[in-house]
Amino acid sequence: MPPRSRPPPPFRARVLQVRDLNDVAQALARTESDPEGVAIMAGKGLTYLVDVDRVPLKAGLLLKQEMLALGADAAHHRDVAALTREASRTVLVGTWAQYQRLFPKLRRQPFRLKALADTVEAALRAATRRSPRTLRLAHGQSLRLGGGRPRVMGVVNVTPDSFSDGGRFATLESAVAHGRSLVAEGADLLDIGGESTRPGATPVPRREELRRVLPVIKALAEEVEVPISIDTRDPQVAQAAVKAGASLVNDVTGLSDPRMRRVVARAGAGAMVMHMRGTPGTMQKDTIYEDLRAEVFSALDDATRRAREAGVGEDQLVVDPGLGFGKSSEGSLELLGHLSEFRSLGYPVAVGASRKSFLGVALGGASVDQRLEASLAAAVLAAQEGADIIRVHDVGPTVKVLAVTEAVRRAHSRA
Ligand code: HH2
Repeated sequence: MPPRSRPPPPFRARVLQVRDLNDVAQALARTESDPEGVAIMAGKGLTYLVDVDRVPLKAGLLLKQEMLALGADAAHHRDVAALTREASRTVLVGTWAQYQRLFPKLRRQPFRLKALADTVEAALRAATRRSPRTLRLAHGQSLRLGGGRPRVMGVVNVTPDSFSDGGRFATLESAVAHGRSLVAEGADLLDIGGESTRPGATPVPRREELRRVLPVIKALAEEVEVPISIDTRDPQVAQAAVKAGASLVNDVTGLSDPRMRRVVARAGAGAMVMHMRGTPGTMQKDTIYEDLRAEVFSALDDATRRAREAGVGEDQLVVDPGLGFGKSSEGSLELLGHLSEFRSLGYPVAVGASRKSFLGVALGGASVDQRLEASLAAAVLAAQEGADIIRVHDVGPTVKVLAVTEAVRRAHSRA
């Protein structure tokens, strides 16, 4: 009897975790495939969905045709095919390689398809960007972003009524000492605020806001190495703060006041453009959106365009979706979980989740002083989502958790 042959070993299949085209290329290269083949195949390894608003009918029809011809696709309103819809939101579904073949074709077409190709290409490049960049600030300062872990912005509230630390640092000495200790804990920049923007907070007269923040900014600007940001919605306060040594303006109204845009442009200051619906007095009265992420995205796009038109440089701007500012708890969670979408705007992304009430709700009703772990979890999630700046009250613990996310990221890109 011939010996029975052993059965062949079983196949094994592992679905790979790939976050970007670099991961795809690495995975393919492990097969020892031809390097040129790897370069070609890598572009097929990930599908990107790009949401484009208001695509006009004729452009939409051509776009769908071109995408289908490439083996990709485009979803639009059902009435586009019936030619009865003027314009439609359109979601493109394609690989990097398919988009690269699409753009030159669109650029030869009428109906504003060239502008559409430029916009989609810029969004794809911004969303997948890995290289570091420099945020330009006033006084010749700058902040390097994107090279390692997110930058940590430490909050110094010189207010009697801030939601989480109101009254604790309301004197000059206590505020300066707090700023100093946040820097010792690893803060990369300090955000000084003299007016609470918690829901329902009463506006502070300008004289009082100036009285609170200016001495603190002057003292800290002389003492600490890190850049100082002024958290204000008042252009005159921003201007005086920059004169006193602040180099970045953090405006929760997204530079909606043209005078604020002029102050930032003239000073060459950095600007954090945050999204808020309404005012702190009214913002929690209406937190219903038809499509929250799309609306916050468009508003930030408009706000940064207005800033650019006023002379603010591309390298001076940071966007922030404004968690808790006119958003329900679910809305803030949704924005936190999709932060990376805002990278398509082309600017660094900042976020503030620290101690906010939506975290208390997620914990089943935890009070402000019981939200540390939740705030740290939010910082980790924001880092995973590609946030560039994270605004927090608890700097030391945040720096530690971010050291872990950074170590994992480095191990991942080395693997
Ligand atoms: N959140 C607060 C204040 N300023 N700025 C930006 N860019 N992003 C934020 O999420 C943000 C912000 C609210 O926090 P806090 O300063 O602690 O409270 P209060 O406004 O009550 O002083």
